[in-house]
Amino acid sequence: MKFSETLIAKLSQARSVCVLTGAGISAESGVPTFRGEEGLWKKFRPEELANFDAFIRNPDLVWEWYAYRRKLIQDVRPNPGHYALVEMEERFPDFTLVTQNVDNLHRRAGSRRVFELHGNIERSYCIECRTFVPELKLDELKGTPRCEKCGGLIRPDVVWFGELLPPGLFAEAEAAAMRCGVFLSIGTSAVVYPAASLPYTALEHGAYVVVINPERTDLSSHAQETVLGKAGEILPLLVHGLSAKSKGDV
Ligand code: BJW
Ligand code: ZN
Repeated sequence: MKFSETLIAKLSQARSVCVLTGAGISAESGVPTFRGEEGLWKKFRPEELANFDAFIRNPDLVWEWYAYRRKLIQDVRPNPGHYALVEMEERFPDFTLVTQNVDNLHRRAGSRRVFELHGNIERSYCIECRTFVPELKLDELKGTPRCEKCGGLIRPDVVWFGELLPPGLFAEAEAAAMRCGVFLSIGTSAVVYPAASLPYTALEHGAYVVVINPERTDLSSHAQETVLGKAGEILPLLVHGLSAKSKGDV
């Protein structure tokens, strides 16, 4: 077993569970992470492309990057880590899945209540009149798409550096972190704020905080437990351990 008896015990007693996911949970589906050796942004530095000024300076380049990622995401599937979280949602009466990912893989796996803090790459909107373009056709995309209503530039509906998170969403995520008994930080380097503050909020409110990641992160020295390993391997084991425990307890 890769995790402690304490974790299984805490989880089986918990009524309220909050999960924060990052790019690492989609890594086993074939979606590159942002940072680190295999990071997507070895070629593209986040600060250079994921901000509004970069978009205005060179919208074609930014769209090239997002079109490439959208295509990649359409061609991959959720992995056992995503599916294990669907099972957890069914198990706990109060379960909140907060994700920094824009890839839609949690929803495609079947998770119903997902707080997408950084938006969703499949949606787009006009920067002038704010009209949403829910299904922008990628095949037709040559250069930067323009708004059919006003001619303004269309941008991906994601949160770039220096931008506010969707109104109300972070407050809900924070409330979930405050009331949970167990908080799982999965597949995130936990360096981008305000999402990275959520596990600390949970800690301050007495939650049992667990990092699931092949590497230790900055959060590991504060969390109660770090489970070293891939989300797609650890999470199904965790759900299995929980089921075994509840059967044994009957
Ligand atoms: C596995 C695995 C496997 C691999 N299984 N695990 C100084 C201090 C504090 C804050 C700031 C500061 N200066 C500026 C800020 C604010 C800034 C910020 O936090 N910057 C820091 C980088 C310093 N934040 C913002 O600007 C946010 N807005 C904001 O604060 O608003 C208020 C404000 C308004 C006006 C002015 C100033 C402030 C917005 C942040 C938006 C982030 N957006 C992005 C892009 C989204 C769109 C897109 O996808 O293109 O979100 S950046 C990028 O990083 C993306 C991710 O969601 C986010 C987090 O990355 P994540 O998911 O953690 O990925 P990685 O790659 O870092 O980590 C992957 C992990 O997985 C690793 O640990 C691996 O080991 C692990 N792993 N395989 C499990 N199989
Ligand atoms: Zn418009």
